Amino acid sequence: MSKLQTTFPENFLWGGATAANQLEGAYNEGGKGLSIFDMVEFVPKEERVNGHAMDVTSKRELEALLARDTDGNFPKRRGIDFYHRYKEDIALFAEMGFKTFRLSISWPRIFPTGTELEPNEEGLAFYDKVFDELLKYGIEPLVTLSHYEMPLHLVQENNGWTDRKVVDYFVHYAETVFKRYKDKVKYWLTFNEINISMFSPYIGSGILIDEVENKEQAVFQALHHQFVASARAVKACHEIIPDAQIGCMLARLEVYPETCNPDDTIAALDIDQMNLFFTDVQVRGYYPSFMNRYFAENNIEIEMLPGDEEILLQHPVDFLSFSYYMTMVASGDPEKKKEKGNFFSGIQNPYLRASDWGWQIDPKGLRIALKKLYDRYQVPLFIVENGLGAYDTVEEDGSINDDYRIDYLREHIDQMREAITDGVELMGYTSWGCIDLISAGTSEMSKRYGFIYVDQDDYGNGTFARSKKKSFDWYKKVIATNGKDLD
Ligand code: BGP
Repeated sequence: MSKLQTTFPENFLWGGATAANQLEGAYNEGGKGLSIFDMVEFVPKEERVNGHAMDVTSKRELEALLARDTDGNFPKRRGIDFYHRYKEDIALFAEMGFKTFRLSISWPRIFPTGTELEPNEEGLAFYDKVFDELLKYGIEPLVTLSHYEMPLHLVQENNGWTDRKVVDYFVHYAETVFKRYKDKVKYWLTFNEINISMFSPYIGSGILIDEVENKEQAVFQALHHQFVASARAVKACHEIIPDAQIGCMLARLEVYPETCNPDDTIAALDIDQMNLFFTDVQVRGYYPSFMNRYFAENNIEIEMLPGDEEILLQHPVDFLSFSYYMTMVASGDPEKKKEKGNFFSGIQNPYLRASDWGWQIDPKGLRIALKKLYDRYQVPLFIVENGLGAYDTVEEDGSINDDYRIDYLREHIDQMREAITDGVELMGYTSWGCIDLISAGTSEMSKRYGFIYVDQDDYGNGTFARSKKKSFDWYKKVIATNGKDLD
């Protein structure tokens, strides 16, 4: 029997997380092709649907956006200019003592349309420089292959992942980057928040949803293709980089029944099972039987090719990573009022406070998530996103006193320690948006998560200069003491 572990393990991977589309900018430099998020415009708060603005739903809408081109405000095209400032940013991460830095490779930087046979050397060279800079400071890159950055061409030509051909394009991309970076990158993730297509088919799977007849059929077929692509990427990763570890990534939705009425429990369980469907396939290697009923009742028939089930079963992931921001409440009564989050709605929980964006803050929910996921799968877990999106104020002397962020992180990290004491195997923690970046859900710059402030507003005005917030030194101390000193 292994010993009781009451502190963070020795080799715990502390760090921060980002994604190319929210960070890099330089959307048309270095031979990069357009990606899906390059086409998402900033929409002011009052005009947003369901609290977010990220879907493009039809060919017509996409063509209108392409015609507008440089006219509009497309914040993800400019990011925070990491493309040109990565050295300065990585030096700041090193100063905080990061052990790891999560970033994604922009697929269209390597294959501009997604269909080329030969990669774009300039794109590959850019990530070489970034990885070298990280390794110079002893920071392990943790790389997501696909974080909402599908080449736009594959949306136009294939309606995204609905087309089986995209599996081969993706595997070719994955193999290319595994071969190129095999000596530099030992931690990989396949698809960011693989379950997001349920809420945003365009961002998750590159689907223009108005172009298909049976929407759910299209989404689940696309997801099947992504599962197969992910398993083939796991296989390739193990063959090309035998000492690497590769994980899946889930937006974990922890959900409570509103009361002890069994109807509420069934409602919560249904949401929970749907959330865990994704990791069941990627960790256990097969479709769970509870999905049969859902597929039958919603006229969904997954088309599988011979060999698909084998590849899923034979190549599960090495670890399970997830994002965690909030929890939800479920009721058996469909009329109950819904609270708005990014993609998810739910009933207000009277025991919790919420962020300025209505996300219900729940540190203990993180411990619950860790315990449940570990109980179910018994594989190492990795929290690769967590944090507080908030408005920050720059004082006259330039200081930024983000005590609210420190409180949020402290409480969550404390619950991680509790979960470790409960026996959970946790590999690491990368706080989301360690440097302020463009919001995924709203394309705002003013929704900030970082320890490092970036001088830019929602319209791209500002010097892009970086400065340290109060949380910078706090996180530095957390890492230096391996999570012992959270004060
Ligand atoms: C997750 C995404 C991230 C990130 C985060 C915060 O869903 O994986 O890319 O942005 O949410 O969301 P937002 O930026 O909308 O606040």
